[in-house]
Amino acid sequence: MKEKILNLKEQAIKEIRQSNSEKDLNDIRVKYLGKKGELTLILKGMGTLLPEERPAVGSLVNEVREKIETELKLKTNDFKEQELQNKLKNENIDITLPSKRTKLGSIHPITQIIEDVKEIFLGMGYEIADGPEIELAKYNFDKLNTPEDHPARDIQDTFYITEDILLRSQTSPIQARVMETKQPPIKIICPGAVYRSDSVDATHSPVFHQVEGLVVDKNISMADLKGTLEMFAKKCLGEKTKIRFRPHHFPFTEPSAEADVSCFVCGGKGCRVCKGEGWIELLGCGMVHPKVLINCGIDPNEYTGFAFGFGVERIAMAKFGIDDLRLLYENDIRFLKQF
Ligand code: 2NL
Repeated sequence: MKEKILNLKEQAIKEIRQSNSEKDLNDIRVKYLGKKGELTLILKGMGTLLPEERPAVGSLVNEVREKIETELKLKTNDFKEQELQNKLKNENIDITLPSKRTKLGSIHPITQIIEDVKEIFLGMGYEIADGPEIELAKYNFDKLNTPEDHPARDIQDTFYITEDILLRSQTSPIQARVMETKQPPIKIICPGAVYRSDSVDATHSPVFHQVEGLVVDKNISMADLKGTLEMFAKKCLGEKTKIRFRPHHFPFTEPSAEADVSCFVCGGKGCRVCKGEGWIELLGCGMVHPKVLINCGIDPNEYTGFAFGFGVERIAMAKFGIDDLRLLYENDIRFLKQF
């Protein structure tokens, strides 16, 4: 009996060592250790042995069972290790393959105009100033000489958060804040988003962008305003650009004007972009109203200033020949990649 058990052990070990797969190992486990396995049958047949033989045979069977289980485990680990090595060998990465092309975006036309404008004014010694988009009515209107009953202050036109807090409808409040904290000389431009309660159409949007400029110093005159804006128009739209000023009215400037530039598409002959006029409206401007200077803590007897403001979208549309404002906000890459 003892010999038979030892033979089974040798045979099982041999089969395990020669096996080729985890499935083979499972078959071997069933063959020797399963419910009807060879070793199990020996245990079941113990009844036929002499009582004094039983303990020795029993312990030998257990010993052999443990040995077979250890061998099975070792061989299973071998297979697992081999599988891992195969995977590592077959799934290696070919670093010489060309990479997938990442799609590069382009600078949005509105950003392009703002960057161009900043560059031009930085070249003329201006600083760039920033401020909150959620503003106090005090800075957006009161300090800018826009009285309570002015139509721009109507809830139909401006987004109010409370009676005193609103979404800025122009970037001038930035300038009012700068004047309040700093004595002249002041030479700044203020680009940024502004908000007005307009319905969306081809030329209106409740959010758009403005650049305003402000110069305050001793002896600043209308001549400085005209020279500066002429220089800007030429640098922004081409050296051949001509500029003309028409009287206008703004509450925060006196006198006030609107400036037109000769059409940079047809040169003034009249075309689709200038609608046959030969001129395109560029911006609003004027000499800073003395009341505005006083409201912001600057003495109008000592200092004067000029200011101007324009809508970035209007310039972008004219410059790039875009006929519908909404295209600028849809973020359709077929549109955006043209600029
Ligand atoms: C327009 C006209 C303008 C200003 C903005 C300004 C700012 C201060 C004082 C005086 Cl702090 N003026 N800004 C002046 C004239 C015109 O904008 O048509 N904007 C779209």
